[in-house]
Amino acid sequence: AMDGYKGFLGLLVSALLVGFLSVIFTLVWVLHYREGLGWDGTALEFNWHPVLMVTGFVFIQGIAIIVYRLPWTWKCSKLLMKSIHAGLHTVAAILVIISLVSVFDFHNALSIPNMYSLHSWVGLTVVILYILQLVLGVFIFLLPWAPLSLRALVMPMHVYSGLLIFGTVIAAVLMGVTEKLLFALNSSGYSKFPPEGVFTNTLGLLIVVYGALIFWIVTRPQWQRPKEPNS
Ligand code: ASC
Repeated sequence: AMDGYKGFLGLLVSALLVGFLSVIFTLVWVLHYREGLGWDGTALEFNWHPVLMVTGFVFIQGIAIIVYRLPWTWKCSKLLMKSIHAGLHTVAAILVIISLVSVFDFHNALSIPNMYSLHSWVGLTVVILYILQLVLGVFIFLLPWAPLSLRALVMPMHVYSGLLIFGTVIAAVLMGVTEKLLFALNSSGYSKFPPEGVFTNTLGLLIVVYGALIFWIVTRPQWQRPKEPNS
C-alpha cells in the first residue's frame, strides 16, 4: 500500500508540474511572443482566450477530475469532496465563459466571422457539454434529492462523459494552437522553425502529457476512493 502511495504522489506531482508549466508557457506565449493582455477589442483581448482556456479548461478541469483519488482525502466526507469537485469545475466553467467572451468580442470588433473553423465547432460543442455535465452532476449527485437508483444509473455515464469532454478539450486546444500559429506566423514563417513555433509546439506537447497523466491517475483502480456502504 505504501508503494502504491509513493507511486501516486510521484505521478500527482508530475501532473501538477506539467499542468502548471502549461499555464506558464501559455502566459509566456502571449506576453513575450504575442502582444500581451488587455480588454480593448484588439489582439490583447483575444490573448485572454488561450490563457483562460489552458488555465480553466485544461489545468483546473484536470485537477477537478482527480480530487477523489487523493488518499489523504479519503477520510473527508463524501459531500465535502463532491463540493470541491463541483466547485473546481465551476471555477473552470467561469474562466471558460470569460475566455469565449474574449474571442467573440475580438472577432466582432474586427468584423472577423464567428464559428467557421473546426476548432470553434469542437470547442463550443465541448463547452456546452461541459456546462450540461456540471448542471446534471450538481442536481443528480451533489444535491440530496436524487434517489440512489438514479445516481447508480447515471454514474457510469458521468464518468464516461467527463473523460470524453476532457479529451476533446485537449483536442480543441491543440487545434486552436495550430490555427493561431498558422495565422500569426503565416505558413511559410511557421515552416522555418521560428522560436515562437518551436516554443508553442512544446506547449501543445505539455498539454498532451498533462492529459495523459490525469487519464492514467484517474483510471488506476487502486487509487479509487474506497466506496462507503449505502452511497
Ligand atoms: C453518488 C455518490 C456515489 C454515487 C453512487 C452511484 O451520489 O456519492 O458514490 O452517486 O451512489 O453509483
